[in-house]
Formats: sequence, structure tokens, C-alpha cells
Amino acid sequence: MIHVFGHKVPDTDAVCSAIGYAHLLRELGKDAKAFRLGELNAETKLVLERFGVETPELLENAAGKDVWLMDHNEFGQSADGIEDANIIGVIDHHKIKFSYDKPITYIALPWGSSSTIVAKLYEIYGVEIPKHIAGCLLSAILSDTVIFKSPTTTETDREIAAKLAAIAGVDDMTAWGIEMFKAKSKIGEKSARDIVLNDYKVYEFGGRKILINQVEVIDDSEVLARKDEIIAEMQKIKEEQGLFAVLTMVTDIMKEGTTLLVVADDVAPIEKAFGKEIKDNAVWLPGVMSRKKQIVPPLEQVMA
Ligand SMILES: [Mn+2]
Repeated sequence: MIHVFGHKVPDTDAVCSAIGYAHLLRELGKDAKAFRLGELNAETKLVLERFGVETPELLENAAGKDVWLMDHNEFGQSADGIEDANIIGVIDHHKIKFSYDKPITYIALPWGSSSTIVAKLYEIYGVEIPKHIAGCLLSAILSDTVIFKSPTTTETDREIAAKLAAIAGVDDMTAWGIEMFKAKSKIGEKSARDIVLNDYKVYEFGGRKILINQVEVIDDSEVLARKDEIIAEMQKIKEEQGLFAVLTMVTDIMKEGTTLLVVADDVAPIEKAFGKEIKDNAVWLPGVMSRKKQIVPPLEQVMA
């Protein structure tokens, strides 16, 4: 059986692109099943509930299995045992940090979500997208593109989302997107640690490791009111994991900008990357919505 899964610390795109692509593979006569590599976030749970989709099973280890990697290509973000898996293919929209010792199918497009690519593949193969899958894929596009506000959004994302919305019976994409983000930004009950490890990736720039987390909210005041507690937790995680820096992007999707919270051995490279002074462990970055397009590249340029 083919195991199809997105990255660890799964988000809606990682989960829904896997669900959508596993279904397409089955329609094409393959024995395929979607998996997840961790707990689902509140947004993804809401999406699966609304469209009546079962939660994928947890995959503990990929060793010895035939796999498709969705929405990631770095082994560090992939399943345990990935080094000993048989990778059949990759579908992704991130920077390519992948090499393999045999030819595989590798589909990479600089679109707003991996789910956009999956929807396009249905079109290419001439397979009809069922309503529940269309709802999942649409939600993943809305999530990854921050309701089309992120600079990662392309015309293709808008076109495909409109088609999916028609199939899924979503009349108002913006209203549904805001409902999803509200579910995700409910941080009231979350501990500071859960906030800091909400949606994170660890990068290495010139031998220095930086954990970059993102919290997307409708109104940033609730998170920022807990800033001291969050900074203290970031400091703790930085020490525990021997990191150069821990960053938390508090992205306000209404204000269309990010408050970047920073703890670092040295803030100078981070200030240089964004051309702004960090005061009291924070800096406001207007227009910044995307980690991979607006946070990672300037840091990499300064630090690599
Ligand atoms: Mn994605």
C-alpha cells in the first residue's frame, strides 16, 4: 500500500493535500491511503468535520513503506524512518532541498498551496473531484494563502479555489476562511508552550539553528497581551534545543502584518535581515504574512 502524508506538525494543507492525493491515486487504480504525522490543529479538525472527512491515521514510522511526500521535501520535516522508505514521489510548493538516489516523480510548483497542485492533477487526469475532497482542498488553499492575502497567492490559486468552492457548496470563501482562522487563533486555553510550538519549523543558516513559529490570528491583542510569558517560554525552548534563535510570528490577518517576537544569542543579523530595530524582543513587520517567502529568505541571505 502507498502511504501519502504531509509534514510533521501538520497544518491543513499537509493533511488535505494528502487526503486529496490519496483519493486521486485510488481513482487511478492504486492502493493508497492518507496518513498524518502528528496531532491535527483546531483549524484542520474544523475543516474535516465540516466536510465529513475522516481523520487520517497516525503514521509512526515510514521505514520500508512506499510513500508520497506531500507539502514538504526535507527529511527533517518528514516521517521517522524516512531514510529507509521507498519514496515514489513528492508534491510540494516549498524550496527544494531534496536529493534521492533513484529517479522519482517530483512535482513542484510555486503556487499558494500543495492542495492547489493536487486539484490541478485531478484536472490533468480527468478525474472528478468529489464534494468532500473539494471542500478539503479549498480549505487548505484558504489556509495557506491566508484567504488570498499572502504574497504566495497566485492567479491559479484563485481560479482553482473558485472551482472547488462551487463543487463544495461554499458560497462565501472569505466567511469560511475567517471561520477557519478563528478556530486556529483560539489561543485562550493554550499554554505559552503550545503557542510557541504552534506551527514551527527549524532552519539551519550557516550552522546556526533557528526555530520559526507562526501564529495566525484575527486579532493579535490576545496573544500580545501574553507576550512576557511567551518570550520566557521561547527562551526556555532556545536553551533546551541549543538554538541560535527562536522566532514567533504573530500574524494578524486583518491588519495584514506580523509582530515578530525574538529571542536570540545575537539580534544583529535579525535586525539586519528586516532592516528594523528589535525593541523589547519584538518588531512589527507590516505586510509580512508568509514565513517561507518573507521571513526565511532575508534571514538566509544575512546568515548563510
Ligand atoms: Mn503548504
